[in-house]
Amino acid sequence: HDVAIIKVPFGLGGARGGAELGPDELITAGLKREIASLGLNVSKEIRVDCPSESVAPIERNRVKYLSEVSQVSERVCNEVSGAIAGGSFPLVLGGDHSVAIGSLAGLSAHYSNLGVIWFDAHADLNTEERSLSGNMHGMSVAAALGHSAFNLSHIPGAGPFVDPSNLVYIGLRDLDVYEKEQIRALGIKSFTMHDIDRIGIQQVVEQALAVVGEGTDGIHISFDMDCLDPREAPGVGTPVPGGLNYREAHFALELLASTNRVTSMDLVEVNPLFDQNRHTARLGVELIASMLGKRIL
Ligand code: DIR
Ligand code: MN
Ligand code: MN
Ligand code: MN
Repeated sequence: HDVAIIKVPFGLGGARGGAELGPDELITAGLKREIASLGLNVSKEIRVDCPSESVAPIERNRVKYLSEVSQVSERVCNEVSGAIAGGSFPLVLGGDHSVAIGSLAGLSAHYSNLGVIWFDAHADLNTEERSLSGNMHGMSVAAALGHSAFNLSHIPGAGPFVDPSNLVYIGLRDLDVYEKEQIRALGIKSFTMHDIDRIGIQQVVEQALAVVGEGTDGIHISFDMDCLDPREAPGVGTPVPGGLNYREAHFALELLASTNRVTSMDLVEVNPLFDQNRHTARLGVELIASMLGKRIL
């Protein structure tokens, strides 16, 4: 099928600047060439207009850049929704992980029971009340679950977009106390790095699919590059040691691609300011290719 590339050069939801440079970096690293070599067509390439530090009034609230995130979410929501309406696979390029709020909002207009696999070192489950950092990239899942006061209720059709029973985490290793409580309270299926060590990435993905594949009408992959070990992906805003290695990440996405059930993807948090020789962006391109069906043989 066709791929709609939705570039979201937004970094104000992150802990430090640079993620806004991610989409261009992924394009420069050869994303379109890679997609073409898979025999896929890029139906459209959209650049979402995003506020940047220099033009936005700086808010000194506990929650940083709420109105900017809200604006970007609404735009991403519309583009993702439009891509699906046009029959394309939405590929959202972040940007920090707050851009996923808009993706999930846009998807919710088309899927009544969306499955989500969240690859991340972090759970992104904080609310405005409970966040220790005030950074909205750490709140995207809470917003999608409807736990946050920031819930895009002004966007028609967008409410809580995801049911916690249709959500799975892979790669967790850095959680705030409140996030751990929430994962337990909501019963969110979580495959931490400990689980990957114990049962292997193949079992993890198969068990994850059993959760998000059952009774769902679409599967969204939200892929935070910091799920990878910083040795593989140094160019991220909040690196955490002990992450997925190169083949684990590829293999997970290859397995998911082989189900032909994945309907959309975000790839976020590529931060060129902390990268080395465009390594993380190139890896991001390769991982997208695996998700879109690239095979070794
Ligand atoms: C932390 C870090 N839990 C926060 N989250 C990050 O700021 O809420 N998410 N880095 O990607
Ligand atoms: Mn994240
Ligand atoms: Mn993360
Ligand atoms: Mn993040």
